[in-house]
Amino acid sequence: MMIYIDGRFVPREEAKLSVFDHGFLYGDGVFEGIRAYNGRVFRLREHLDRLFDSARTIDLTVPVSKEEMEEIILETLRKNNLRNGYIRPIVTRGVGDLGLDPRKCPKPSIIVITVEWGAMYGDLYEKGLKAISVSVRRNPADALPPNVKSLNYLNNILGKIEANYKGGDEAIFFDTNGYVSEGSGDNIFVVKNGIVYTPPTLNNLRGITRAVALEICQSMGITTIEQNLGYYDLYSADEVFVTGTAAEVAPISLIDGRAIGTGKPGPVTRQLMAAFRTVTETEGTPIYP
Ligand code: PXG
Repeated sequence: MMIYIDGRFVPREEAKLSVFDHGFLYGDGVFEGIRAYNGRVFRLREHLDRLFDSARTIDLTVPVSKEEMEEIILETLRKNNLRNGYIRPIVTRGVGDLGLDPRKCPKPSIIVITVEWGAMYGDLYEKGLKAISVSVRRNPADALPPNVKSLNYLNNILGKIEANYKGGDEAIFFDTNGYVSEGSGDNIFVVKNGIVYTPPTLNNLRGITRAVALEICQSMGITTIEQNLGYYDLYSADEVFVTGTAAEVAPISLIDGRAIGTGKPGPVTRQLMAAFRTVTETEGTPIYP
């Protein structure tokens, strides 16, 4: 396995950063999670736009252009002979001193890791996931905006830990106002009377799979509504599903031990899962032109 670090491709064992990198010391940096299917990188432009917007928001200058970053990602996939896999570009603040002031970090680092990776949840796509609505609140937008895909994922991890202890496959976060936010690494959708609802993106990550799911719904003639949701909407839903690059489209069958709808993946979720499969298999930036 070859990993890209600051202009070089190195074997996994040699892929190391300084302990003075503020990405390590403070979670000061940004990242993306991208997938390649069938020799094509899915929605690469959208992921690069989000990476650069995350960086911009934390006043981090990515030391290469978007075009160069695209080429680095494609080249890393080629070096590893991958046609299907998961791609993790990371931009850290770089090496500084033990103070948190980013002005002490003159040079951000770029890392790209690519791995072979199939379905995240295995047989749960058939059965549905057990979700737990966790007591940990999602970071408010006026503190650390959930739109920034930062290296500081402790908020998400704390919710995941709670869900793990409570026997769940995934956490569902609420925000500090009591609105449904998202999962630990995915966006959330509710289906009620044939209409698909999802929260607006102030309190969650503007997921690229979320956007794809909304596009697919529209192309299939399913009405979509972006509106704030509460726990009433979850417990009384006909279907609930989550979307993410890692999770793809995954049905939720149980929340806090309660069955959602019939307690089995519903028809709208199933339709979306199938359509998502088709889109990912046929669209994207070719790795080997
Ligand atoms: N919300 C959050 C908080 C995320 O981290 C998504 C939604 C989905 O966004 P996309 O653009 O991928 O549709 C993410 C992305 C994991 C893991 O292990 C998941 C992400 C990132 C890192 C790890 O599940 N998800």
